[in-house]
Amino acid sequence: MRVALVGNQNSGKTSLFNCLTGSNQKVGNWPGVTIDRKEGVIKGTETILVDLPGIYSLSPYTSEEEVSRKYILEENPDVIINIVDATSLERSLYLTTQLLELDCQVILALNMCDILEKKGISIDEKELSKNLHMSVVKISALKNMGIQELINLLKSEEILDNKHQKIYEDPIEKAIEKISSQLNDLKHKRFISVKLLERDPLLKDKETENIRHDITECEQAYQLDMEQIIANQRYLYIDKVKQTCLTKTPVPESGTDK
Ligand code: BGO
Repeated sequence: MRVALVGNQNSGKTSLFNCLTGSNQKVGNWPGVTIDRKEGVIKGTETILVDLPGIYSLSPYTSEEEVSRKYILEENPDVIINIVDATSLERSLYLTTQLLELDCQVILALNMCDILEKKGISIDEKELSKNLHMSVVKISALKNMGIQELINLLKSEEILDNKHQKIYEDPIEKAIEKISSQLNDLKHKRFISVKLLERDPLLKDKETENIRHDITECEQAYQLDMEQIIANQRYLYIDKVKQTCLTKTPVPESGTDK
């Protein structure tokens, strides 16, 4: 089994990679770029863990995004562990909404849970899992908390299959469905359809006159650029999810913070 570790920079990806693999690591470069490629075997298993570069999106605008996206779409890992900084859930879930459009099992590893209480944040992980339709594990890569639960979940048959949820408004969902139906037996149809709507430069060969027409119709209806429409609707969705599972209480500043 191959598992890919995906997350924003500073989400704790390196720390989690080290917790999961111990000293069992191979380091090299990704082909054609000077970006580290780390691979290791997860402790107590035969599962290979591949550390993908830190990214905020699966658009191909940086070398890191290109490497990560190419690996996911072409190498088809069995599972993706999406590590997120639980103390800034809104920003982190932006990447999650894109990963959930893939035809792949995705586990959400909510990292930095050791400092949630100190920051006055409480996250109901069951509610989050129900809303996103994905398995969620609370961890702290720094304190080695929740790591065994994450390994047990990987070894089990209990990873939730992410259902492709309708996260956009009707006109966009209809355009996605229409494009998907024309992609025949391609894998990751929903992901590719959304990227086609975003005028993804790496998918130019799949663009058709019909798709260009659908994009223009949506842009006229919303009076916005298509990438902006999709980004706005992702954030609206994240906001709704957040309201059901996250509570924040103001914490008095400590002497050191002051
Ligand atoms: C420094 N909890 C806490 N509290 N911190 C964590 C956790 C966690 O669960 N996981 C990671 N960190 P990376 P990327 C640092 O380096 O793994 C911390 O980029 C410092 N360094 O220790 O590198 C981790 O690979 C000086 O913090 O993330 C690291 O994704 C002062 O988050 C940072 C304070 O982790 C990024 C922190 C010189």
